[in-house]
Amino acid sequence: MASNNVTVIILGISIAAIAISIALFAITIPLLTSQHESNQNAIQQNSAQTPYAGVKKEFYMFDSEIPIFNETEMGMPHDTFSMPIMAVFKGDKVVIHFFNVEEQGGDPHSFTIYKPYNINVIVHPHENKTITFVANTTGTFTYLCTFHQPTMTGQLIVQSPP
Ligand SMILES: [Cu+2]
Repeated sequence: MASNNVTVIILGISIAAIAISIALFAITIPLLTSQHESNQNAIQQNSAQTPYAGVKKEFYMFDSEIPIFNETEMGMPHDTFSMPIMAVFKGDKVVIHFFNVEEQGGDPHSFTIYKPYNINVIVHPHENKTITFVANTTGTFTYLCTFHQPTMTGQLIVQSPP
């Protein structure tokens, strides 16, 4: 009789343990599932992000010169752009305020980019002009002054948006 009682007790404990295990499992499954679903939602939201709309990027550009520079001796002009690099993202609206700060009677300067932007704007001493375009092609593009080569150049860098 005594051993039967022990068997019943052990059996009871085992059944209780199994029941508790099932209960815990049943509670855990929905938690795991909802975690998985919220991860899925986050991934879907990321991939549904709106594309980069572009912003206005404004630059102030001046003609400049290399100090203490003998043009005859060096065989090239002393003229440069005040900004040798302009970096923007594809889709940005680029606005360049280009100033010729030469004295009266000084040289003209141009802001020129060949393909694909096809820009050629000339400013005379004491003049300024505003150049506006959308940076719709990625890459590195040389801008130059057609009057002062090879020194008066720069690089427009158009990168893919982050
Ligand atoms: Cu120039």
